[in-house]
Amino acid sequence: MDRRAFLATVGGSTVALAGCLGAGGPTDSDDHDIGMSSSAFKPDSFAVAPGTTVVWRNTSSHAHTVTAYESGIPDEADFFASGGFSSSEAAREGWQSGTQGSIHGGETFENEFTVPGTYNYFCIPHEPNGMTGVIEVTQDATRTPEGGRVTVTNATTAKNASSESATEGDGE
Ligand SMILES: [Cu+2]
Repeated sequence: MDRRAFLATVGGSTVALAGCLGAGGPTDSDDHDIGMSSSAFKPDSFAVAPGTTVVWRNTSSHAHTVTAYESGIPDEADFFASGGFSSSEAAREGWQSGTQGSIHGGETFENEFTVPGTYNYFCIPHEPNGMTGVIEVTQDATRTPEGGRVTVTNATTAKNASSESATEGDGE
């Protein structure tokens, strides 16, 4: 309940539209770009245009982190990590000393990507299980700041699907 309200705020302009459809179910991804299962980012590879804010959501019941690899992001880019740490090392220490920076089930984390390039990140507790991800920031990405949250499905607006004049009859 509170969580929904919070996510609605984070989700931005497209949430209201998505909400109308109603039939989404527990795995609807309209309020985030990248989910987190018990030990994986889903998807683990994601592309956005510069200036896009990416939203992660913990879609599992396990606590996770989103932590950048300092050496795995563009030189000019800002480091990012849940918990607000300024380095991978600090994030690891924070996690060791009381699971700081953890993203609990249902919670979100977001980061704006402005510098083009490749960003590698990981989840501290599940790094040994291969819980890592990559964000590609490129002009070629379909997900743009202006475009909002793009759900890549084939659910194109079916407004003109019901053309009444489909069967014109056999003429005169
Ligand atoms: Cu994890």
